[in-house]
Amino acid sequence: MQRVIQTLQNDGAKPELTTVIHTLLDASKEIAALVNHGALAGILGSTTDENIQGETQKKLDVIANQLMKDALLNNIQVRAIASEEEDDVVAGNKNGAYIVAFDPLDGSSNIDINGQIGTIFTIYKARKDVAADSELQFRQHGSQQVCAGYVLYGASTLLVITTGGPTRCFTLDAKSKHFLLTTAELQIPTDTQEFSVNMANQRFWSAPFKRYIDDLIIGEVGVRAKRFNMRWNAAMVGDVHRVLIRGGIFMYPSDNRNAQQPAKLRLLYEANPMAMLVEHAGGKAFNETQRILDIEPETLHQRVAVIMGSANEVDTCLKYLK
Ligand code: FDP
Repeated sequence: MQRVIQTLQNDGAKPELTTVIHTLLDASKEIAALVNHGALAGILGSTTDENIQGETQKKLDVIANQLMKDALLNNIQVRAIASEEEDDVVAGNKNGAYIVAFDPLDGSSNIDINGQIGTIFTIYKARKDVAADSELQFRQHGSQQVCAGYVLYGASTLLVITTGGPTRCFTLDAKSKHFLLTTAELQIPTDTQEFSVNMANQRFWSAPFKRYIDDLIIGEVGVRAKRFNMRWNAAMVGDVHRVLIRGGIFMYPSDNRNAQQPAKLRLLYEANPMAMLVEHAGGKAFNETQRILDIEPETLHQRVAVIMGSANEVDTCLKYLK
């Protein structure tokens, strides 16, 4: 069975890029081992700290961040890193060719319940015209990503990745400790009858978005004339994985809970990498007005609305929002 680096090099990825991917995967295998050991590894529960987003950090958030950070900063091809758990950009090797951003542990609320969690990552070419630790390094459009992926720590540990070719899925072989190619090209069905959204937020949504969801729920007796089912894992990595495997629409729309923070998911290390994976699997990824990969980044931890998945369903949703 084919291994990751060999497959990505066949896709045209340069050796300097694949060394960075190799480093990311080594760190993710260490995280996977800790996740497998759970309480026995002493990794469950919270710390007393908060991250830059004001969220309580789980022990595993901190451990996963440190593992990723240490590994990447040791790779001479890495000029800078950014993480959900780091306030600012962290400089790496001044001659490194790439910058890496990551959410070390997505779906933190699932850690203690043995639910799906994952590591999301994105790689860009480093800018030579700005300092390694400048935020400007990461102010690049999602369409400039040279690699996007996630490792899902679920019943199996999976890697879903693209370097500009197809979105591919690898499974971690527990014996050899290698990720082996298990789906060469993920393809999201164009139509779907499954949606994913946190329904508890509906009273905070805009009227058009609420109308769209109401029409899904009414099902076969409403304008959509078909029944829809709902799934919500509370971990973007798990919800988007389902969409990549069998289609669906994943949404975290803007809402009016907090005027300072109308959206929840982060552009750099959540929305952009997932958007690239979805597009390379034939799906669509938008905020409420434009393609996610075209959004002009303004700040490192910027948040955006997310609507992604089966192409026709994303189009239908966007029609309600016009
Ligand atoms: P989490 O904060 O638990 O890490 O990253 C944000 C995120 O998870 C997504 O993975 C997930 O889709 C969403 O938040 C869950 O939001 P709700 O708390 O609204 O369910």
